[in-house]
Amino acid sequence: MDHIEAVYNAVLDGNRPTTQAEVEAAIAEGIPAETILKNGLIAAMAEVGRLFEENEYFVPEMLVSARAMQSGLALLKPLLADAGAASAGKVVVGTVKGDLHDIGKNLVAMMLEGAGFEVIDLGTDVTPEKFIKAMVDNKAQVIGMSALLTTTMPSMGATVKALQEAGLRDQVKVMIGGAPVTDAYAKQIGADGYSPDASSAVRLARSLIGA
Ligand code: B1M
Repeated sequence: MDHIEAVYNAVLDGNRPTTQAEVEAAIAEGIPAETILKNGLIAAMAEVGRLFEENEYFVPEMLVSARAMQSGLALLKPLLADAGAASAGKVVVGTVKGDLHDIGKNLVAMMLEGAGFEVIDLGTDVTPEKFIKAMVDNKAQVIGMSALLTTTMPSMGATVKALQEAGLRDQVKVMIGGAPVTDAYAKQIGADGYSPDASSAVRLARSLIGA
């Protein structure tokens, strides 16, 4: 078994020490951080989702797998930083109201920071009001919202609407993402952009503020 496969299996088993040991071993072997992330950590979480759909995994199993994934992610964080990038702007990020999924949002925040953005991370379960207050307080150019549940996606539209009602819509760009989110949905709610993954989120943020 190679280290990527071992990372994949350890996340699937929710085994945090083995996930960390295997991520470290993969790094030491010279495997690129993005490969470890994509083929090990992210692939395992996709399988966790499938097993949950098949009623083979339940919430506790999802949770321990998520924790194992986060522990591996922390080790990759310094390696994913795009050292060459200049300071690019301020982005407020968060997972929307009612939604506690934060792995994808953390990954996006991490990649943005690595690309030179100043990131104000509001965490999970973020209301439209909180997004707007943080944007105003920090003079952020971008609000980035993540949602993993179809039931929480409407909160993205509610935030765009609240920005309009507050007369602030033209002062900030809004980008959205998360597994159930699409480009069509972004257009439908009046967001400025959608990105399917963390690296394209960096490109999108740069293009939105003309960096
Ligand atoms: Co939940 N969960 N979960 N869960 N969970 C999903 C999302 C689900 C699809 C599983 C399934 O049924 N197959 C399903 C949603 C169904 C739906 O809405 N259609 C689901 C459900 C139902 C639930 C609960 C309701 C279960 C229950 O209690 N009965 C519950 C809800 C809790 C709540 O939020 N209120 C729940 C709970 C949980 C845990 C707490 C156990 C745990 C989360 C732990 C945590 O995040 N700290 C969890 C997990 C781990 C998952 C799955 C298995 C994995 C999600 C993940 O981390 N993926 C997920 C199944 C799946 O997605 N296949 C599932 C890895 C991550 C790197 O990918 O988040 O997609 P992702 O992020 C990507 C892109 O989407 C993008 O970039 C990231 C990196 O490439 N991206 C952005 C994300 N945000 C972005 C923002 C951007 C740009 C790009 O700009 C700002």
